[in-house]
Amino acid sequence: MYGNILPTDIALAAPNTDPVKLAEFDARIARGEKIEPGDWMPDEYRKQLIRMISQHAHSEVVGMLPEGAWITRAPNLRQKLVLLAKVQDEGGHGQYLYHAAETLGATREEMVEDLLTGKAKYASVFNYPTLTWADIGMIGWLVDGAAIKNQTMLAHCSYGPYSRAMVRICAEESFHNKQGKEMVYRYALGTPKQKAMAQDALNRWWWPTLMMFGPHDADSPNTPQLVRWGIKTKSNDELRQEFVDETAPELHAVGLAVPDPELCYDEAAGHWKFGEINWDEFWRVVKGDGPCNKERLATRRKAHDDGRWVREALAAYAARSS
Ligand code: BYC
Repeated sequence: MYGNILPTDIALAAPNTDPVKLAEFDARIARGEKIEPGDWMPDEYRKQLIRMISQHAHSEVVGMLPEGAWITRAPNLRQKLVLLAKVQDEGGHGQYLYHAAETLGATREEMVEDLLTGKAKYASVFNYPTLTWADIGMIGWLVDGAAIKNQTMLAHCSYGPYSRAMVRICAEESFHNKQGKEMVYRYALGTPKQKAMAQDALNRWWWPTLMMFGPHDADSPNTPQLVRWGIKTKSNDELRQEFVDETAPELHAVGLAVPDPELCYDEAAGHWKFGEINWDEFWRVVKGDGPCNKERLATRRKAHDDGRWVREALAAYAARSS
């Protein structure tokens, strides 16, 4: 779909410091128009999108690992098939997103290199271990649920390829979310041992899920520019609050306790109040010192090395066919 637009064509587009063009661009954003590959855009808009979309792609690909670890240990064939399909979907999401970033001039090689050398960020939540089978359900409910909140917003973003990728990804994520809820319901309403497993998974995944939405708005350096250009239409704190408002009562309804002593419903505000996130832990994990950061990158590096012969064969085939 983007094959006829080369990164060099984009880089050579008209100078992007022109105040008249900038005013026209701002007016397009204000009218709610989509910006498409090859359209004039400010450097900062392109840079922000490459940063965010490539991080998002890496998150999908690294996000395959915590759940992928359970494919060989699924309790029955049906569960194995469901989990295989879900993990495969996440790999596909990574593909759509790398393609979307490529339309802005980023190359796949640079993006992958940045991931493998630890330069690029990806969602902190995927640096936590999956210790029991109940974690698979809890990830579907909480992590996919949080991702849907954020991505439903991004489906309205101003950059056409990113917004269209989000529409498709959200449709698939909503299946993942339903599958996760189905699993957790079954365990939460099952035997005491099953319920304890579901509660333990909730205890471990609740806070890392809230961290997915990013720092508080006041500590989020990128939000003002992203909002100005219609990339984000809601802030980190707004989306986190929406997620807690929807999810906390659903968890209570199946008899699970949210691991936050400060969680309570504020009648006047019409929102659930919740305790403070451990931001020291968040930044430690983001900076590479989480429980599984090293393991995740080592696994990705091995997969990349193991796939070298496929890339070389494709390159040789392309060279021979041209
Ligand atoms: N983890 O200024 P801020 C999935 C970084 S996967 C790590 O607020 P922004 C799934 C942030 O990058 C879907 N880093 O940033 C897959 C920034 O650093 P840089 C994952 C984080 O961009 C498999 C700095 O902190 N979803 O669904 O305005 C299985 C300051 O933050 C995090 C996406 O990727 C974090 N949690 O807002 C199951 C959504 N939070 O780059 C499920 C796309 C912040 O300035 N991304 N940082 O060095 C976004 O919506 C936004 O980038 C964020 C952050 C809300 C994450």
